[in-house]
Amino acid sequence: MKKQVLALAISAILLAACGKKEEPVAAPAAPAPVAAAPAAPAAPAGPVYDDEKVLNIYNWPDYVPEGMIAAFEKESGIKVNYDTFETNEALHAKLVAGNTGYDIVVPGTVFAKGQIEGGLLQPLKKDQIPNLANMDPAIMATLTKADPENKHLVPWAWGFTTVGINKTKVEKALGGMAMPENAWDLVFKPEYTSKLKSCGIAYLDSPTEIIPVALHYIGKDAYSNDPADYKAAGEMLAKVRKDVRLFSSTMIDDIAGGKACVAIGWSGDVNIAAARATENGSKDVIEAMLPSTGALIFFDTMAVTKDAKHPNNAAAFIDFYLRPENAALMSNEMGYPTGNKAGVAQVKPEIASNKTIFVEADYFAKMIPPSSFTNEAREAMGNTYNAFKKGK
Ligand code: N2P
Repeated sequence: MKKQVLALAISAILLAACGKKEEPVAAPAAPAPVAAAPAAPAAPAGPVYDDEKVLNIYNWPDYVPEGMIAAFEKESGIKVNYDTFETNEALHAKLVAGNTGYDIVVPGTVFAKGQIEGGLLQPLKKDQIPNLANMDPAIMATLTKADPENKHLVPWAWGFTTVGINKTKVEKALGGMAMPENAWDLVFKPEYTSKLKSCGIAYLDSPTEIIPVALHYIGKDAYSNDPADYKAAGEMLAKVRKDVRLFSSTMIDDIAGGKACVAIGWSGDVNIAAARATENGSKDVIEAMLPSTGALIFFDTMAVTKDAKHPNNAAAFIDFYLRPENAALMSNEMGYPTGNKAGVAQVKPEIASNKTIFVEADYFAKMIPPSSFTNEAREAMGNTYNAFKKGK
């Protein structure tokens, strides 16, 4: 019951936010026509495979439970080549260049909207993916902002960009200074960064990860297209540049291993870092924060490239991934919420009750819903970010 309420809240909040930001896509805040979209046509007798039993997947690092790919290979006889990329920018550049060689890619919806519009992704073979029926209609409704008819995208996972800390080390480095009310202060306010640089501050290495949270921190729209806002974000960032030790989009081991005590990172990765530190015998407390002003939600979605050579194998894998037990495994092992309603029921109680994984409705209301970036905005973000990183 509680989960149902949360799903409704997610849908209402995201759809309401859709209505107030940037160009409207189809009918804003109108869930009715899309709610039924994920329902798949009657299932075929069994999976359909391509003649060549190969599947090439391109996904984010630290996102697939151990053994899941091998289980699919064993069951299907398909050889999976699984590569990883670290930023939406890197995936986008590959897609734009074409001939990626990949069948399934996993863009964030902030980039996927433009990729669909640009013809870089092909519609899903929904009749070969009966497990689409397991998806939460509220989550699928939120995706219509990027994919108006739920034709191209299905969530791998979702989560949020936030501040991750090694609380033990941060408290020590702050000396007697109290923790700020707003956790973003730890990475953006010189009063704190000047102290925390001694134990290591790490930022994700991507303009479209850092600039939106910086904009949000200074009270601007995280998805602003206004050059004046980028300028202001750049000025704020310049003040903390000298205190940032690392730029990395795979910082799990940096946090777990002690190179960084505070990071702008992804919720699940911070949870993985916490688990890894414990496995390594550390007693330090590592936590994903829920900043008082909110964190930035992302949805990472499976999609099939326009020139995929193995589109049937891709559909078979997507259907396999959408089995409730596999969706639950992803949440249990990778620390990200699944958009798979049938899977949520199988998530371990300690994961389901972790408020930094399955966020409560109260906090969800504070979060910044995903939008999308225009080409101009991405370019402006790139310029602001590069100048920041170079320390200019
Ligand atoms: C990697 C998770 C990627 C989340 N572990 C950001 N899209």
